[in-house]
Amino acid sequence: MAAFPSNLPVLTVAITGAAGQIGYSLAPLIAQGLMFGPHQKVALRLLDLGTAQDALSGVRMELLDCALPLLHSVDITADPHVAFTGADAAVLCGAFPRRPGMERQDLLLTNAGIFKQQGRVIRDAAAAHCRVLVVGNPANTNALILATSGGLNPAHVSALTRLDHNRAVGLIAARLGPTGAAHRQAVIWGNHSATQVPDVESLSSAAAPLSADDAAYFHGEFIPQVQQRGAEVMKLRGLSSALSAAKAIVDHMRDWILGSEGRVVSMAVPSAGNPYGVPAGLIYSFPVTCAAGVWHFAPGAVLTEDIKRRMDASTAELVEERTLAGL
Ligand code: NAX
Repeated sequence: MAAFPSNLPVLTVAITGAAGQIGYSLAPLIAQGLMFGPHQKVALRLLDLGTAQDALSGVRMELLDCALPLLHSVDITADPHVAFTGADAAVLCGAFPRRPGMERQDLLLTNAGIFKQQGRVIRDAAAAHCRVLVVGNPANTNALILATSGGLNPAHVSALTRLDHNRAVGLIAARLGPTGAAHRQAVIWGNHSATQVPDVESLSSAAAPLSADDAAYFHGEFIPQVQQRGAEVMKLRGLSSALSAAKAIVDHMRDWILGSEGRVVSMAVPSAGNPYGVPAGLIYSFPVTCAAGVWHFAPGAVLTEDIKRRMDASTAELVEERTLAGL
């Protein structure tokens, strides 16, 4: 896999669903240099539906009003060709939301249509090195459809589980404090859904053993706490996570492209060649390390029977989603 170029005078980033709440939180973070570094100029291409163009114009105005020195330009459009032509990176937040009474298969098929089309446009129009992050749900399966129907380099397509990872890191620190959390590696395995597997033990051999109380917490309550964190935020805020999602997207892309500096992070990536027995042909969240736009599976996780059983359930869900989406 080729490294991501390090000498782009201006790096073009396409954001889809950019008039939505994540887009509104994300665009300024990118334009401040938090995703690609404090010296990299960025051109933003903001894509949303035709009905959202007024809102996008407002977002563009606000971005310009921030007077950010790294912001080269902001283009808004409803045309994926305009958004993706020459893009070096793409963050795909635009997806069809689940409406009350909508069947899961209808949701998967509607989104399959969106991501099939965008995959083909990215293949035809984006830079060959374009790194793509799918955020819009169902993120793992949307990413699989995008990569497959676009015939994209699978190693250039990923889906977001970094928010789940960051939630796990926050809860570990809250429970164990800084000393107890040292050397304790958070991992998210599987699908970005309620079957995801938050895990604090498989890659934590250098950490001090957990007390009986802490072990009971991490094997019990902690797992649904991470799995249901998004639903909890939604209940309290009346809106889904946007601030923390934007921060997680920045973390994901920055670590992928600039490098994770030896740190292990969670990314949903193609499962082919993984050392953990997950079947090929899925986009599945794994522990990885990254450098210059290239990720590698982090080896050495020792999986308990409980983690394996949970990972299998997430695999089964992804296989079902793939079938329902018509792949
Ligand atoms: P919003 O509903 O605020 O925004 C979505 C935007 O996408 C809207 O402006 C809509 O017009 C646009 N859109 C819909 N179809 C489009 C298309 N075909 N082309 C371009 N734009 C299109 O949602 P927001 O809170 O911003 O969340 C965006 C997506 O991220 C949702 O699918 C959400 O479920 C998903 N999430 C995924 C997370 C993850 O960890 N993978 C976490 C956060 C978030 O919940």
